[in-house]
Amino acid sequence: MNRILTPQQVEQYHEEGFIIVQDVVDPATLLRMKEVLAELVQKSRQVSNHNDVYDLEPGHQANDPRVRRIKKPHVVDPVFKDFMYTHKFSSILQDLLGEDVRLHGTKLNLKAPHFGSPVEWHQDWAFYPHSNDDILAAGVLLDDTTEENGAMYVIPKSHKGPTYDHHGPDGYFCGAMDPEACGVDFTKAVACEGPAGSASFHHVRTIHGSAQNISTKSRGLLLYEMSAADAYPLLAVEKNDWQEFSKRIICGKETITPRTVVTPIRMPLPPAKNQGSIYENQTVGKRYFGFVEQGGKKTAVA
Ligand SMILES: O=C(O)CCC(=O)C(=O)O
Repeated sequence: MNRILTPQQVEQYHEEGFIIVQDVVDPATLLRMKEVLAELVQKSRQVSNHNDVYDLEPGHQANDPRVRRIKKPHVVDPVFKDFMYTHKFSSILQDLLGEDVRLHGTKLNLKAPHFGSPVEWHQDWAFYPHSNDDILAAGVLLDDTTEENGAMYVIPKSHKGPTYDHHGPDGYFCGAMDPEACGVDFTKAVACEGPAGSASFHHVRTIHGSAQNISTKSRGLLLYEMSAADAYPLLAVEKNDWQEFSKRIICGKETITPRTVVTPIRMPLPPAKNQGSIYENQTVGKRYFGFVEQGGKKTAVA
């Protein structure tokens, strides 16, 4: 039963591997999210290294704070947690994933004016394979977003294709595809643009990435990774993790009967050498979105 999306939107998601929906966040919540984010960026002045909350841009300094990611925003402030349970958002998740939905993870990627880092082409499926692929990432646009300020790009229909190699030349998982070896036609990329408060929903196997923000406008993208409750992670749920896993049901009910569907799977193993930051892991391979100068340091950014 569709609650919010039209049958055409649901079909587009399944056919193309993504949709963009406007007015997913109400104006008061959007305002509060932006206030909290601004406070978090201010507080980052006290931090000089990546930690459990912040992933920092290379040029970050107390007098010039540069944050590229807030890790797990739903545990950092209730505004990001409460939003997951709002009627409109959770109903869209049910339209796309079915009645029973579990949170996989959240992150808030910031692209500040002029230096916001690119993210290299990848498929989320390469990071977290499950017993079935009814999994998506919802990207809430905190700012009006266009190609100019670093909109995320998706490759339509790529969720129906292979799972690409996301390992670096050293054989370790690096979280990025080799843009030359993979043979994907990146000219087919579509930008997930929209006014603030919109959200994109992309399938876990859809290839996506984004360029540096070269504009004067910031770009905040609040990502919620959600799965059907019967999709079980192949990087196992340990017995001790059960309570936490079980608490992540957003709507519907828990199940201990995984649904298995044959899909192309590659394990993200051996694990990335630097667990702290996808941005640093992605630097080991060939780049599509390129290099920038940050804080006097030439850094391959992702
Ligand atoms: O921030 C972006 O533009 C892309 C985000 C993304 O794909 C990721 O963090 O996995």
